[in-house]
Amino acid sequence: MAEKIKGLLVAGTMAAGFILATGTPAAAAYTCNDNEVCFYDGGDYTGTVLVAVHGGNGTLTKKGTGQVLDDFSGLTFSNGTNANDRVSSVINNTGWCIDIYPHSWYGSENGQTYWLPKDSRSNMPSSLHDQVSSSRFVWGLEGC
Ligand SMILES: [Ca+2]
Repeated sequence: MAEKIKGLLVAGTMAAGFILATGTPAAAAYTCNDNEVCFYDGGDYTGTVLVAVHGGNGTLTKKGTGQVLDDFSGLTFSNGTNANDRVSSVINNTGWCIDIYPHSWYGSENGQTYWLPKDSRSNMPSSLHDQVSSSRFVWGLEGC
């Protein structure tokens, strides 16, 4: 009788471990909410994320801390790792366009500035993949 109970406990532990292991990847990707801009470390909106909201005067600020997204070297993803030169995909769930820059303080070089329309999403082009260092709202462009 003792042997039978022991065997059942082992089987139960293994089943629980299997559920945890297979459930983790599906829970990893953050679902970007309305009025948020979400910067993902992974392509196709996966991996750890930096979530931003409108901070006034056209700025994007990190949700929860209020840090302005003018220099990603001072910002972290939700898992605590530094966000500078790591972003691979972005979701813009706001009603305004955003500009995404390869340098801090909204700096760019020819052809590198990238803008994302309102309510849209994109993987970063090769010129910005793992190179994003600042971002803000932009107006005046057609469609923005
Ligand atoms: Ca990345």
